[in-house]
Amino acid sequence: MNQAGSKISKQKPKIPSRFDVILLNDDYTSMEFVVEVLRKFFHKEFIAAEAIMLKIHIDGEAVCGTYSYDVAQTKVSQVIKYSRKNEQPLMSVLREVSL
Ligand code: TYC
Repeated sequence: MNQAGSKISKQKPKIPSRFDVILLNDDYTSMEFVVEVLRKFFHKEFIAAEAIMLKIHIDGEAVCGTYSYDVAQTKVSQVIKYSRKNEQPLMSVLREVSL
């Protein structure tokens, strides 16, 4: 306790972590399905969704959005569940943003 009666913390204030949600390329998921996923779960306009899908197709992956851990993990789960329901092998992962 200090004179004012409050604890003095030795810890640095935490900067909240952010997480990129990434979609990965594969040879089987249809381009149309990836565009649908980008519109449905990442709220992309059609033209933006097409551009991101093509970037994944060419580069192997692309960031689709950046969120808190809980929201990012929910997006990953939703994308994988929706893809399996539609018999598509599309994969999504999250990655902590390095500051
Ligand atoms: N490579 C896929 C095809 O040629 C298309 C694709 C794009 C798949 C993006 C997954 O995340 C992906 N049909």
